[in-house]
Amino acid sequence: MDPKKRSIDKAAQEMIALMAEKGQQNAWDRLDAQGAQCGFGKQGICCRICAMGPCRVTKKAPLGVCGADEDTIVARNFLRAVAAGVSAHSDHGRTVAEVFIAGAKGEAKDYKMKDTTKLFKLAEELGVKTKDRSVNEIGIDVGEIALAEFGKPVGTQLMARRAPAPRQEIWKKLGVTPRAVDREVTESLHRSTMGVDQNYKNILTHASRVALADGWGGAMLATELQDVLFGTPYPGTGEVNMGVLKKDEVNIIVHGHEPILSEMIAVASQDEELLAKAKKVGANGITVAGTCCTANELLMRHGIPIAGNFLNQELVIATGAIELMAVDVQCVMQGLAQVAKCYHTKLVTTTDKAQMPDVEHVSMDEHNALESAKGLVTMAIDNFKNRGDVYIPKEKNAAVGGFSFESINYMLGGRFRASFRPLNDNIINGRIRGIAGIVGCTNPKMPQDYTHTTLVRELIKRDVLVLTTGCATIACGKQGLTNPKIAVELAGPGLREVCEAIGIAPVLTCGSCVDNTRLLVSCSELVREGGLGDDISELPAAGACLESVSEKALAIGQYFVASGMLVVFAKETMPILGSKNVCDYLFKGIEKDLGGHWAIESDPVKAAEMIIQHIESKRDALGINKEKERKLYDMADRRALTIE
Ligand code: BF8
Ligand code: SF4
Repeated sequence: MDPKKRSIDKAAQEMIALMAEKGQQNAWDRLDAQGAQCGFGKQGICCRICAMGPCRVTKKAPLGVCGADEDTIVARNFLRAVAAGVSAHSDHGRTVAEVFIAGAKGEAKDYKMKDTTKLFKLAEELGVKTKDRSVNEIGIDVGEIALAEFGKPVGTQLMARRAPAPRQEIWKKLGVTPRAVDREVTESLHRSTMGVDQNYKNILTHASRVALADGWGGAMLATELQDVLFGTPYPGTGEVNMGVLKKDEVNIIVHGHEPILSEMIAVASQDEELLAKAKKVGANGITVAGTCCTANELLMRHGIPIAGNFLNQELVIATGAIELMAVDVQCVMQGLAQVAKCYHTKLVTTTDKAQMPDVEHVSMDEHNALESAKGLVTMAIDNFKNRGDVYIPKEKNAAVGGFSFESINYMLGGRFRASFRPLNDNIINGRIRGIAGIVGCTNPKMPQDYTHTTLVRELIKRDVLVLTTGCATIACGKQGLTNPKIAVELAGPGLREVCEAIGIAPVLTCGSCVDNTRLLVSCSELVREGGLGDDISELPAAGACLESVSEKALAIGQYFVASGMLVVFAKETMPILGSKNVCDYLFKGIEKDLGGHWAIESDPVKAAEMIIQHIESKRDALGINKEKERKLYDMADRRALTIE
């Protein structure tokens, strides 16, 4: 198979060719080996929920043994996938909350309340008293309230109060305001067991509720607490792609999702003693780089380089330059173990709930986190001498990361009048047509990074400001799209003017997949700032993920839909096509209930067109598309946008 058909990333193409030469397998090869994939599974019409099955819906046998039809089976499978995605993000959030409390109590001494401004804001929001109290006392209370959100017996998610009031009303009326995360996930599994919920619409309504428990609950708490612990991101430059690895240094890859470990490895890699030890074994230093969402977390906060996204994880090891890859949870391919065996790379699992056969497990001790991290860095240094041939592709690009809600607010309005007003004004006057969230994974069924970057190019060309997260943001980074110098040239005239005046790229790197909640908060703020309607569903905005892999992506898609947005996925990744009724509801009917809906489109150019039409129809409805004389920026406008 031609590497160019597998990825548009030149570094990936080189490594795919190199692995093929050496007879080593990666995800693309395993996809080929799978042959034609199961048509029932693709359409969501295979049920293996009980032992009377597995049942498949066919023309000849349209009902499962229990009598379930395709609508029930597809809706149940969809609900289970969304619930699994929610549980992944939310379990991450819960771990952060536990470490947060341990840090505030002084039981995990290496974790401190770093961003106290954000802590105080959160405290106020959660009703925690701050007067005459120490930072740690406040931290304990905030952490305990956050932890309770996962399993509290009564009440609804506190973060859901951040949504505009009309949105909260819509949820209340439909009965989908999310309760405790655990409860919504448990109820999802209960409803979808054999012989329980058999009304596809009722099942799909619960899919909205469980997804909202993620977006406005577990994942949002993960982001908020991580910002307090590790610092709220502000824009800074980093580098993206395999060219960030250094031939003459000890290279460590942190891979996975929770910054609990990777933050400490980053600190340990700066330790004087360990740097001296690295020198002793003949290395000129220690490079830490990330893959997947852990990479985004580190780039956002510290400018630590990114080696690649989901499909790069195996390729990175094949450079022969990686002394150690430390993984925690989520999106860690089991195939890594095989690739690592071909090289000197030590692959180490660090989370007790995520282990791999034949892979060394070093349990991360949060109470002694820096020591645990130093142990891993030492392991990497000791492994430097075992290196064989090394081939590191040159490819890398500068990327600006760090667009949190707070930093966007600051960039737009300045320190003394931080505000979304300039963004609202520029959407209203039409320089910016609208906003798109381009998020999610890289799937070997599509050429890696192609759909994300093509979609992004089309959108910015037509004056749509793009916010990116997850593997999509890494895809954009690799192609230079998050580098203002390159990307501004590709933007339409209106968007370009605004970007140049503010000093941002037209594509903003907003972080990892849990950080999609930053997009929800930003949408709420656009509404609150005024002039763009009363609810998120009125905004000229949409989301897309055309290379989706994980159940987490379905959870994210569903919470954006349930928050009032259009969400576009590729046909190949939407396992609902076996039920016309489920499709009709998720693609159309749900809009009446929740204001948002799903759409499918695999071609990124057509998806861009779909998003732009949606944005323009929202602008028409808001009445902001009336012909106005186009006004170029004058000095007064520019001054108004300059950061003080
Ligand atoms: O949580 S984008 S492949 S790495 S699931 Fe995974 Fe998808 Fe990448 Fe991050 Ni998100
Ligand atoms: Fe078959 Fe019904 Fe059992 Fe599913 S729940 S496996 S459709 S009998």
